[in-house]
Amino acid sequence: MINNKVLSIILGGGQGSRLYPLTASRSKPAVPIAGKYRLVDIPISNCINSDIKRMFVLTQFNSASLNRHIKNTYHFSFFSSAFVDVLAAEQTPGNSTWFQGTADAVRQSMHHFLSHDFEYALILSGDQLYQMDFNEMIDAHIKANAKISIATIPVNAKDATSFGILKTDDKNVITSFIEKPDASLLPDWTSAVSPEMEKQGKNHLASMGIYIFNRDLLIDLMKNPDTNDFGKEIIPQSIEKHKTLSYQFEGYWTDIGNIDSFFEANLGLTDDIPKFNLYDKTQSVYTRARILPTSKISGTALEKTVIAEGCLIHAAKIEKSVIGIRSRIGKESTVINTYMMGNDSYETLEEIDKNKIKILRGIGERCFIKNTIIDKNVRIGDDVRINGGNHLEDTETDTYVIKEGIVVIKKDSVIPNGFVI
Ligand code: ADQ
Ligand code: ADP
Repeated sequence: MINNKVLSIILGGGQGSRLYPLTASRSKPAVPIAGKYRLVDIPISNCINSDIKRMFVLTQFNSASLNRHIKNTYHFSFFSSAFVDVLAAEQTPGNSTWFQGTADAVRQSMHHFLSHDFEYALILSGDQLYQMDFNEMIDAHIKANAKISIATIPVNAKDATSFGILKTDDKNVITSFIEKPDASLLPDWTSAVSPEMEKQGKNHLASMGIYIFNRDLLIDLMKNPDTNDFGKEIIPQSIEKHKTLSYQFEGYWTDIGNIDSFFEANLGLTDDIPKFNLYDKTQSVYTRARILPTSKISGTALEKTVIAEGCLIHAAKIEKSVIGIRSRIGKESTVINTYMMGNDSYETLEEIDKNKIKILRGIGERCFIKNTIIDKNVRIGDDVRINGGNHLEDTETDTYVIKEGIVVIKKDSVIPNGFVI
């Protein structure tokens, strides 16, 4: 089986500053998405669904929640060679620095990979939402006798400046590549795309940051200590020397590397027909089985809302929102356009009865919450009004950050009764 020849390397994130404050106390792969998953579950699930079961997750710092999540989620049979290992940037006698970029992260971890038998390294980004069968890409790579393959997707001119853009010959071999081109260069960087993509104005071919490298070539390329990044250095320098195939994908794919795109991707799950399909049993997304009770909802008008397990909800109205595990929302509250991540545990009845806790975890009574991301274990009191939107300026306080109109309440924060944002 070909997948036995593939080793998957998931790039779990640099400093994660674009997702701050969600990455303030956890590494990027551990950021909770869609009410019950973590970012890293997406590439891992794509690998498992493609029968690729040897995975390394490279991360800049080792967070307890990432290790716990991986350890508690991905159990493979004792007799299987499958594993998911987290490799954090480590100081060794020969190297005292953190990963300097994506290629440097791979370079510094090469000794871990090389102790495994593999012919193809599949390098994946850790902050993208998509469902893809990697086998088709690997087959295309082998058939074309390529040394490198890059998954590519048509994008419009507005998005093209944030990606690696490329051109191919008629056999899909990449002939030129430019990382994040200036808008003025784009007219020279169009490609022939399908009529459907043409209609949507997506006539630039972008790298999805998903690569296959033949083992020997990767070893060679990693010997050059001056190249720290795949998009900026390795790929542009390789295409003329090594046959590099473009594997074109036209399904749903989105980069969720910043607060705005992260928010949109989560709320997108509330669409009538979400572009990212969590209900497709052939492309399941795996996560930790927590054995939580069902959610209990009382007196709430629900509109386009996704609710995870174990919630206790008395709100008046919830609209276009994703409500995460163990969330609690009090009476007469309204929640609109909001991603609430949920709680790590419940407060005991004894704690609540004895009034030891002044403000419970979750949202209190008579609150109005809109355009907000609420990180885990937040305590929002009664009569709180958080009205996110473009009228708000970017700012940061002890308990929240506002980025592009989206209010992000920091993990474990307490928002007092009557507070207004
Ligand atoms: P970017 O996404 O801008 O472009 P980058 O920020 O390097 O590239 O991130 C790629 C992936 O690697 C992300 O998942 C990121 O979290 C992770 N990563 C970054 N630095 C890392 C580090 N030091 N250690 C571990 N992981 C790290 C890239 C390509 C473009 C392509 C887009 C598609 O360079 O050509 O178009 O991806 O999203
Ligand atoms: P979830 O995936 O449900 O969000 P986490 O892995 O973040 O859960 O754990 C939830 C909480 O439970 C953590 O914040 C931590 O306090 C506690 N916890 C879970 N597992 C352990 C463990 N093995 N050791 C210590 N605390 C743990």
